[in-house]
Amino acid sequence: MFGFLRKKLKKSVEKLSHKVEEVPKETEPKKPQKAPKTGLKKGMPETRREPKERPKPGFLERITRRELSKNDIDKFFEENESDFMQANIAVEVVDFLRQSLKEKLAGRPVKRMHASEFISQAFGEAIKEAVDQGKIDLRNLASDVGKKGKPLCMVFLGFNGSGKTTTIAKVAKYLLDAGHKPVLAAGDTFRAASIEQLEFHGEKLGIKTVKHSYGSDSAAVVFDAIKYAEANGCNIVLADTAGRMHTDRNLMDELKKVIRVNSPDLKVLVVDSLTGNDAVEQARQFNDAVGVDAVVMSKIDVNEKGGSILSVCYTIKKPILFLGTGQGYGDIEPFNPDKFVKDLLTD
Ligand SMILES: Nc1nc2c(ncn2[C@@H]2O[C@H](COP(=O)(O)OP(=O)(O)OP(=O)(O)O)[C@@H](O)[C@H]2O)c(=O)[nH]1
Ligand SMILES: [Mg+2]
Repeated sequence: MFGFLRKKLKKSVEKLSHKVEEVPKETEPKKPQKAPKTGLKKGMPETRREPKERPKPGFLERITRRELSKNDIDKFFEENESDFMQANIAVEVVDFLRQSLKEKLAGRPVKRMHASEFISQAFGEAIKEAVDQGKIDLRNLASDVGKKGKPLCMVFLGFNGSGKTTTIAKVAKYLLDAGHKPVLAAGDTFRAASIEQLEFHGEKLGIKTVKHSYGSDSAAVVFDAIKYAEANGCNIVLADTAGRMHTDRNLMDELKKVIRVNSPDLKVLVVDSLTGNDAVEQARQFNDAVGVDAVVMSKIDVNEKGGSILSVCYTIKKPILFLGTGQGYGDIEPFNPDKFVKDLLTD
């Protein structure tokens, strides 16, 4: 996973470490200078002969300790910006990393021997800050909402083919395994075979799918699913919706109606992590239209770039709930920023 981004980060750490390792000219040992005449007689105590000065770092320390300047870091980013962009890291995230690294590295003495460790740690902290946009513990949330006597309602939305229906099936399995009782809502009444696709997963997992006919009102399907859950002791409604482009006014209006009528607890945007730089625009537009609460990044298993994870959650400042890691029901991982950073920066 993320082989491309890992390589780029490794290269970046190496390049910045080299900047630390360059011995600056002024650290060449200077010729010893004669002590200035003080006019004091021989034998007088040392302390009275010369004013005390702060000890200067020795030659050895000067060549083993160095620091990066803000300028070094700016220059590094100017020279390597395209590497980050090729890994699908959006411009504003690159700017954030640049600022964050300046704060963490510029003017801090670093031992040459430990430069790459020090820089790698700073990169890790900066990436974590970008992706750590809060945490939603879904299993606990479902229990908490259940205590109020109503089911937790989650609406999954996103671009065509981003992985919404498959993600719903995986999330259903994840919740079933924790003892929850989900019900599915076939809210995609638009695309051919979408209802059967969701029903197929429901049958496999032993979960009820609430459905209407094709062309019917998606908001009404979700409404009925909530009523079904309340009447049948189910504590979670997982609602599918049709895939749509954020530019499609009619379909976006339909989505707004689903949200308005049903006031879901979580609006979950499913983003295909392979989408590249357009993922940011999708996330921004869906967020502006309906207010996204959390993100699922799908198809991580086939994604070498990985930068879209940083880009999407940093841009809309919303947490990543899960990573989709394959096509099986178990191929879903709750997102953990620490693990993500560790995976990126360790060999
Ligand atoms: N490798 C991989 N494939 C995935 C993942 N999630 C979904 N897919 C595949 O992506 C394709 C589209 O998935 P769907 O769940 O139908 O996507 P959708 O967003 O519901 O599509 P529409 O309803 O047409 O908008 C399917 O072939 C899935 O098996 C994932 O995490 N990894
Ligand atoms: Mg679908």
